Amino acid sequence: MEKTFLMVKPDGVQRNLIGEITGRFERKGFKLAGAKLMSISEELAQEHYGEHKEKPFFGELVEFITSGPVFAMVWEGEDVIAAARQMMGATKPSDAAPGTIRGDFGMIVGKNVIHGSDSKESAEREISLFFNEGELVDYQKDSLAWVY
Ligand code: ABT
Ligand code: MG
Repeated sequence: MEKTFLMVKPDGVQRNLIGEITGRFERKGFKLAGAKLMSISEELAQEHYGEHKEKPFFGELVEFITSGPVFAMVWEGEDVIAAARQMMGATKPSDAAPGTIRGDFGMIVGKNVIHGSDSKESAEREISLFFNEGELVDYQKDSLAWVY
């Protein structure tokens, strides 16, 4: 099953949005495979955002993502990479559709609440950057026969 890396950014954690955001992926029907509250080191930030190294906003980006704890997650499901990007909304919150996470909660592009892998390659790279194999849990969802 496809996996993606999602992360509530420091602004989302400060704004108490961990539950709201995690709840959206649970209710959608995706499966949580791993999660942790953590601080991002300078090294990890530079590695994670390596593709933006030459951009004018790189310094601010690294400063922001290391400014406080983040909630890192791995979610699993069919086409979860693309579906999560849809649920997150456009990078720039003013372009993000209502009903998406950034459309509902984002205010500025530099603090846009959530990160999600943008391709299979990024998902693999980011999952191994943030999680050890032992931190990911492989399990089945029971049939919910007792819920009626
Ligand atoms: P991320 O999930 O953070 O990777 O965002 P997304 O993939 O939607 O957008 P990209 B293009 O990868 O942006 C990375 C981070 O850079 C910030 N940014 C981007 C700016 O601050 N100014 C800009 O002009 C652009 C294009 C937004 C993203 N993160 N944060 N925080
Ligand atoms: Mg990106």
